[in-house]
Amino acid sequence: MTAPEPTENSTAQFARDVRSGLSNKDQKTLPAKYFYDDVGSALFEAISVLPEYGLTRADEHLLRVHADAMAARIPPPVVVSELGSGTGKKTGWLLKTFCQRRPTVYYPIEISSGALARCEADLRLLDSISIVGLQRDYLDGLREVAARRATAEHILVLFLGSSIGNFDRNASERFLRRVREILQPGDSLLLGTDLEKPASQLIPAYDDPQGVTAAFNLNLLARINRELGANFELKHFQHIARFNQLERRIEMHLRSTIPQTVSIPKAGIAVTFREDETIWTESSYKYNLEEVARMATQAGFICDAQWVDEEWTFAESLFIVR
Ligand code: AVJ
Repeated sequence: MTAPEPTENSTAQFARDVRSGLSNKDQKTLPAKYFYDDVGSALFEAISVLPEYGLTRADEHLLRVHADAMAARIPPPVVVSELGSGTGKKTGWLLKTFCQRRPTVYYPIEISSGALARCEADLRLLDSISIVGLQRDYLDGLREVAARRATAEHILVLFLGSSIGNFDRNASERFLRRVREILQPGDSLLLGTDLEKPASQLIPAYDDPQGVTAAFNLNLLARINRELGANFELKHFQHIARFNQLERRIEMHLRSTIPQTVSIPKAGIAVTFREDETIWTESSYKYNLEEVARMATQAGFICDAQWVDEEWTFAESLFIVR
């Protein structure tokens, strides 16, 4: 299935975000959420199978190996809702366990209709599942799930793959608190977080020798060319991945290799770059187990259990609403 054309509304929002991020006087930025058009999503899927990038494999491995143990901590009846539509492969392990217990409703919440459709296609073959995709942003979608629940049902929210790592630490805590406010006692959240590891392991994961991550990063400029009529010359920008020790995050940037001016007609701007000036396109925060448990408490949950992959240190944490 092909994704629909971007709507007028979403293009206007994209134009506004590009204009504001690239008009920044000191550090130019672009929001990481715009990586995931059709090309970007395909490139991310390729990243997720690179030998250097263990994150997605660790996430899936934990869900596969511990699905029963996770489900055992959550008494039925449960409706499962995922922030982001995930892939059938990863979420399937968990859903299968719930569906073996009793018929289960699964609500993937996702802004991209293409991703929603793929998720539904992936998971359709599971027995006793009903999939209700919600094309909303996360919190609106979750409110809808809460409104639809039957009295006895508990909600299990999935936020996997260290997607939370794109938020800075304050924003992630605020986000978790908002999720908590929509939930009720007995509801739960399964949160995937990438853990701290040596820079020597992180850097190749975000700057792989085959250049897949570089292509993923540069696609953001290609997308601005396609959707906003801009004239970025991709050969004059270079992918950079740095580990910021102090903030404990990977930063991805696009470095202008020459002085240049780029016009972006549909954003109504022309942007001048100095040689070596960068656009900061993504942060990927790394955590330790204790701080994840602390985030749970601060957001009004109890951290009930954590599972860790030792090969690529990554954690699934089960938060339960107090
Ligand atoms: C999907 C946000 C978890 O931060 O590792 C992969 C995205 N960026 N390679 C991550 C990403 C560069 C990924 N997340």
